[in-house]
Amino acid sequence: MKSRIVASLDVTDRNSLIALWERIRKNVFAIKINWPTVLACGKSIISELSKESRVICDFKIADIPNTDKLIMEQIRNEKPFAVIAQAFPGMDSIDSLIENAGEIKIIVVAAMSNPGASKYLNPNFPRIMDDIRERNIYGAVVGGNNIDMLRETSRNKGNLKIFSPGIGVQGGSPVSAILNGSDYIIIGRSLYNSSNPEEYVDKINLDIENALATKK
Ligand code: BMP
Repeated sequence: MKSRIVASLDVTDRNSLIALWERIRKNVFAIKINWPTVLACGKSIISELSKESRVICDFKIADIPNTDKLIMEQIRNEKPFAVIAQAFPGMDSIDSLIENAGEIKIIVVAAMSNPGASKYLNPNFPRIMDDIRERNIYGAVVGGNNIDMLRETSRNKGNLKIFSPGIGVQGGSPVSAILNGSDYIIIGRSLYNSSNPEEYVDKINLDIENALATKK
């Protein structure tokens, strides 16, 4: 089964993180790690998990092109699958990341799932999608808890993969996000706080498979 789940393991205790990762890694598409984990465990956690998983570094890089280049050089040593960047500093910054990424895929945030994003970032998602669609960019982050925005982005995505957080605790539903245009759903707390993470992952994989089969 091809999983559509990106497990957001926002766990800061190294032993708990590794134990959880061992339980679910074979049944998810990728593992996403964010600043709390890297600040707690050190950046070698990226290469360690990358040996057996696709690892997406959710660093939301958002700086001038030269600083972005320096950040990317550090990340490259750890060989993750992908990194996440913000679009708002402008496409010169995104182009610097692309130039310095080597084999690492770039995913750009087009719209966020938190309520406050509706003021500054989210009104700009169509322009962000237009700017990133034609570049050498692998995916866009679009909240899965805003179905109208998700539908609109997925209509204009070209070859981009849509990654949707905002699932579970933030209100979005895995099946509804996939049926409305997400390629992958990002799930954090609902997964890592679950009493049985393997069962939780298996159930979502199955629900999505059934929903897609019914849609055909
Ligand atoms: P949770 O399922 O626990 O809400 O976690 C979602 C994860 O996705 C967190 O790591 C968060 O930083 C990230 N995220 C998000 O929730 N909304 C966005 O718009 C972009 C994100 O990267």
